[in-house]
Amino acid sequence: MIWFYQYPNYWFSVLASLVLIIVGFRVYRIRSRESGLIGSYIEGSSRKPLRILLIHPQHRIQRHGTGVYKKYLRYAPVTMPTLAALVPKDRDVQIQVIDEMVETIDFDLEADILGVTSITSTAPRAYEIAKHFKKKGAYTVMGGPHATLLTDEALENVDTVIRGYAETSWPQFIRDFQDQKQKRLYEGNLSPIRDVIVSPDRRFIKRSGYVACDTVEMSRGCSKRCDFCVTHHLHNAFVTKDIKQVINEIRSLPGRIVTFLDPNLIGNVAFAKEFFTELAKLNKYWAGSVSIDVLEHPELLDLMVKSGGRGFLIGFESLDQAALDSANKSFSKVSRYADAIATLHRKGIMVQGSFVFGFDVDTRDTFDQVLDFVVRAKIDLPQFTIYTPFPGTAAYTRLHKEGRILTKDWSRYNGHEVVFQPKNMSPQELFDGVSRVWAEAYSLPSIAKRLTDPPYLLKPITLLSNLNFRAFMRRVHIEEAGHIFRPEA
Ligand code: B12
Ligand code: SF4
Repeated sequence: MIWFYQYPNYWFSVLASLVLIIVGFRVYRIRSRESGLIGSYIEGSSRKPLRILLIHPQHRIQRHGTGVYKKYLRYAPVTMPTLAALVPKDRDVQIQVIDEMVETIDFDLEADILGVTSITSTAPRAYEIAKHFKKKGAYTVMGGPHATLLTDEALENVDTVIRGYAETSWPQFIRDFQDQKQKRLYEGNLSPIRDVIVSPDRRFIKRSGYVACDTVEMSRGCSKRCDFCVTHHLHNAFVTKDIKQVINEIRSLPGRIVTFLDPNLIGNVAFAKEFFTELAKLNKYWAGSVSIDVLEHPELLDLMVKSGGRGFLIGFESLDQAALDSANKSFSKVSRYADAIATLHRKGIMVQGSFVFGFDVDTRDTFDQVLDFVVRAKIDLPQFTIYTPFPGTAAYTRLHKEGRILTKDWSRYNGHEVVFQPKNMSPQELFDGVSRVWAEAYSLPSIAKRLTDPPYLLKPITLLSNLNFRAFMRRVHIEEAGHIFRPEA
């Protein structure tokens, strides 16, 4: 081997290769910039690649530039980066991803296929975007929660709908499209698909736009069946991903703080134990959603803390057990809430607790009861939403039958507006009550009282998050108040 290193041509070839790599890289960068394909990539060598434009539309209040959401409330979505990763690798394609939460849509873009995702509140915006690009000649495809729940409506607005998980149907659609035999509807997968779940293509996440850039999912769906929730209507099974795949994905993330997007990290306790044991080896910190029954699994809870768990988002929803029972959420025991919060605090976990107002048992007194509880129990980051019967859920069917649905303007189904007739108060009283709870829970004296429990090391972050939520609350309930839906009833 030694003779090879002494050979003068060896050093020449090393130098030449280095120069070639540097020049090649620079040309690639310049070409990408000139063609406006920032955050995009070209595969294959065909002269006319298939142009796929993937847009994540946002509701007015979340929209870049005009909305009231600021950077600190932005989590990087993985939906479009996942679809980008699923595009068949043997095709010549050019992909561009736009998340309207962090960038303005360039309506002059040209595309062969436009893909839009949508939840209920963004459906009107998704249709508007699809209409525009269809006029310009794009073939329009829609997927995600709204198209899965209200497929017929979506089909009236786009060329093709892909229901449920798109891991197999989206690549199939692209192949069919290129063979000009695409269908109007692809059923997708509503049940387990563990083996085909890919990691999102993170080149499409514009990191500078988000406060939480390193977003990951270790499972899909939820094992519970709360009646107001959409998750189990979308996907009828709880699916865990391959542990090795997720751990490798997390290991490759540049940041030390990971945000899990899973609806419930403890849907499968045995799997969760195995997963967090592996995660503990990576030296990361993380936050994610967990159902309150995590307290019934002390061994798992300790593993979660050991693996870097520092923030739990918990849906407490109500302080009335009857409300929880009626919503099929009896696993949530109101009598244990205060103890649960104190235990989590002692273990070094910050609690973001979410409450919903507008259950049939709620009265005008409910607002003060919840307010008093969140301050007394010292919930680090309380969050309040208005009961929203999303179309496609049992809650919507019931309220519709009772003639209590006040509007079908889906943009109002955003958790901040009243879209149904509450039982024991007027829509306006419900809205005003929730506004007052936000204002009082985030008054400076309330913040001070809530932040006197451990974990003390996390207090600077908790304080900053509180000030951010305070600003958010003021913007939604004051600046946005003029846009709020006011039914006649
Ligand atoms: C993580 C999450 C969040 C995060 C991050 C959101 C974000 N910007 O990505 C946070 C906490 C910020 C959030 C906020 C909100 N969320 Co959210 N969220 C979720 C959650 C738990 C997971 C979503 C996810 O990323 N999944 C992983 C990706 C890969 O899956 P996916 O998006 O479903 O995509 C797959 C398929 O659906 C399909 N697909 C999706 N789109 C498309 C498009 C095309 C063209 C194709 C072919 C396929 C396709 O392909 C993908 C691969 O299989 C879901 C619950 C759920 N089970 O989906 C709720 C959920 C989507 N959220 C919901 C709600 C209500 C909200 C809020 C309005 C809450 C509030 N009141 O503020 C806000 C709105 C935010 C906004 N407009 O962006 C509801 C939506 C209900 C509805 N019908 O509208 C859900 C379903 C939860 C629930 N309550 O049931 N959310
Ligand atoms: S536990 Fe949470 S995600 Fe699961 S069904 Fe209930 S509300 Fe939905």
